[in-house]
Amino acid sequence: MSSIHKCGTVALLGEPNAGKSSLINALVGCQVAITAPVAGTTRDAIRGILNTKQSQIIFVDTPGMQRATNLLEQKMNRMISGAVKTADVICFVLDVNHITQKTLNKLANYEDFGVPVIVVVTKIDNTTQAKLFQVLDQLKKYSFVKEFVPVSAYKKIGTNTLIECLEKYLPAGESIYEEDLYTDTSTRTMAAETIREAIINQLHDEVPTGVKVVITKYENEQRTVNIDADIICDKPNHKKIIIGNRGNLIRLIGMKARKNLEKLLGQHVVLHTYVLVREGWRNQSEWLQN
Ligand SMILES: Nc1nc2c(ncn2[C@@H]2O[C@H](COP(=O)(O)OP(=O)(O)OP(=O)(O)O)[C@@H](O)[C@H]2O)c(=O)[nH]1
Ligand SMILES: [Mg+2]
Repeated sequence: MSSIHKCGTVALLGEPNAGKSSLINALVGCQVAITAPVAGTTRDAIRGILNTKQSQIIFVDTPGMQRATNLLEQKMNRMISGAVKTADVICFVLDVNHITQKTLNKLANYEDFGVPVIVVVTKIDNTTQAKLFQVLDQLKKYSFVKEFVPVSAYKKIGTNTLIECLEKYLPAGESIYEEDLYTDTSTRTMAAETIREAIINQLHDEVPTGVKVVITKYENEQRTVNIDADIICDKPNHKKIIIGNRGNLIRLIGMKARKNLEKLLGQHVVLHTYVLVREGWRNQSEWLQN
């Protein structure tokens, strides 16, 4: 490794549910992005910053690539385009068990993009060696790809190799962010995301994709943070589902969210949640602003 300091931006792209957010968390070493077993979890471009001895790598997690069916998804696609435009390196993330021709066509779009493309084959803890070799063999024909790196975000296999590999392609430069900063997302936004994560992980099907969380109060009081959050849902029956029988589910969501918020903030948290219905908010521009 050369002694020249490197600094640059790496966009993590891929299909919904490919494992991009889990990967950024594993690379940065702490949770900057929420993760869930359903597609469409990430809605914004989220930066995670890693400082090594010889570099500062600014990873940008993006929403999964999909055809937009509403204004929210159009905004998500704009997030992807924005991240790609400013990237020094593109990291295309593939789930080793879900590689389709459609996905590979999306990868092929970056052939003449003008920045180095690295393919990360993730979730290798969840496959056989034979399957991984077969996948790597299948990928060989994409010769514009600079490197293929197998990883497991869960087991942190291959993550150091990936970091070293990315450093080769980053431009020389001084760090942009302070060394102790691991993300530029505000704690208020991270709190909203933590609550949304608790909702997604308790509810599957279509309910979570229509949920938005808005922090309406965030007050620091010595060792306690008082947080009020509105949980906006898309349909009246979704509100009923989120609240659950006699409020069982919203209580459970609140408990899980509070525990994770306390971990995130390192403080005692008092959390109040309110569930509201705003039908069709995903197609109303005023609801799509941060
Ligand atoms: N076994 C295994 N599962 C993983 C790994 N990385 C992610 N997953 C799982 O894959 C699912 C999707 O992970 P995410 O990191 O949320 O995927 P994403 O690409 O950010 O998804 P979107 O934000 O919806 O585009 C979750 O259930 C994760 O727990 C891994 O290394 N191994
Ligand atoms: Mg994600």
